[in-house]
Amino acid sequence: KVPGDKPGNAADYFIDRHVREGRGERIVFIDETRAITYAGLHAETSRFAAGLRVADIRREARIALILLDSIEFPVAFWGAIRAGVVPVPVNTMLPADQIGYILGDCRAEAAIVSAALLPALAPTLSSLPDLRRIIVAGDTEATSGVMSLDALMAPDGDDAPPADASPDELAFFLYSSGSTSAPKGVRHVHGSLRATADTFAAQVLEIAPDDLVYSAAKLFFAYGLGNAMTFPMSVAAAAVLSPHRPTPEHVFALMRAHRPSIFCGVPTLYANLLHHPGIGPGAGSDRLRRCTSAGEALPPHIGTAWSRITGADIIDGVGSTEMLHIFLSNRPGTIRYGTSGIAVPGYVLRLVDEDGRDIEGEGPGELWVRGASMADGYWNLLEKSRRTFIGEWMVTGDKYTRDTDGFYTYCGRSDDMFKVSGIWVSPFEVETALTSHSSVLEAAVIGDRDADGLTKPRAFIVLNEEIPATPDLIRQLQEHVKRRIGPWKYPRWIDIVDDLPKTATGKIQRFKLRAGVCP
Ligand code: 3SK
Repeated sequence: KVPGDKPGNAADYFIDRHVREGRGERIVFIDETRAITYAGLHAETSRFAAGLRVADIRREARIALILLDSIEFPVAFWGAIRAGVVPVPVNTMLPADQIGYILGDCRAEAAIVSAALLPALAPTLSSLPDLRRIIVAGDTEATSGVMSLDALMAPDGDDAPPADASPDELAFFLYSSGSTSAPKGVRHVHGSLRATADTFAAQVLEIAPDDLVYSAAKLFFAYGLGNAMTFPMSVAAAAVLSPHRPTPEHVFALMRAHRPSIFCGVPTLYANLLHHPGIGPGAGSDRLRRCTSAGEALPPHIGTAWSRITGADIIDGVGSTEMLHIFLSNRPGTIRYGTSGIAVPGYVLRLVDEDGRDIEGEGPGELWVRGASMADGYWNLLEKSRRTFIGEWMVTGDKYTRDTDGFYTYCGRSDDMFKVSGIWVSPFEVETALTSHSSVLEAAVIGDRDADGLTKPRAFIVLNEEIPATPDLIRQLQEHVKRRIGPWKYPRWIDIVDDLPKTATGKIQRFKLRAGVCP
């Protein structure tokens, strides 16, 4: 950092700048119990930062955030960033032992936990040798070894300047739920937050100061963190936060009550909402102008039905925890459902063959991406970091094709593709054909061996409620796939299951199906 440089601490850009420039009285977050302005967030994050100092949680120490979506999340996240302490948001839906693994892996010295989650986590947290402070957010009975958030917040520290930091300095970790390995700590720097706001949020979502965002994806996911926190905060807009699981009932109630202008979901949720009787114009919000989808590719029939019924298009995009947010996306006005769109301005994409050489034509090839929000690496995983972050490029592990207009279409994970009769089959293409049938809610496809040892598609499907599984239905589904995508691609076997194995961010774990593990 050079003397006279602009402040590199992200809290200055996302909070203090708005207060300095007269936007302090604008609402930034609304949760179930209260709303908070930018000036209020400045004061509360300052008191949190001062409280961390009093509690002897020093710069660069890690603090785990095990918080449901409520105003305490941004207070703790930005309070830590302001102090130069490293927040580590944790997926609150993980079992206690996995949460314990993450806290142990990043050697968190403090954890802030929602009161509702504490009883299930207390035994795990108390066994972690590096964890010196447990702070509880929300009403709770006095418990030994635990301090309340109110007690941490230093009463007279409501104007703490952000710790001096370079934009290149480590700011926070996010844990990426590997589909084949233990969760990996992805290290992000201060500058990454601004990079995603300047690219996807400004240039694709076109977020504006009067937007109100509701992200069904929670703040502990990279997708939710951008949608409902940094994106609105980049333009002094607002977000509504809900601690509940986004069931269709909750989503529609929230849409009606708060009337958000931007809604962010994932494909399975859009499918569930479309199946619910509450679906209608604006999905309940008369101000809805834009929706986003990520996490997995959006089947085209879901996008088309959503646009027709709600009147708002879904911008389907692709991101990753490693790139912090979406780098490949459809754009308003040029949406092509069934594709993942084109490179987000600010990102450069390549399709690469097995030897790391560029593919000039349509592919398929493995997608590599370059852009300013790329992570600094994985925490304590040098080999994995070297294989994933190659110079300026990040190896996504996803296979895509690219048409002559530059639109990319998802084919599957690099290691999920298989050949039938010498022709590449994308499991995703077969899954999309299956879910376009009205009986099928979800599908996952793998390559399996037939009696001749030849690879053929095998499907695992979750049926829509009240659809009986009959041999006739199986035949109908096979014919449906043959008709839609070609006779050799139809699943020779269809297994009906109650649920599909998924990562914490909702990606299907086909490797588990290949290993015969199915819930
Ligand atoms: O999975 C995705 O597509 C995604 C999008 C935005 C941010 C993070 C992720 C994992």
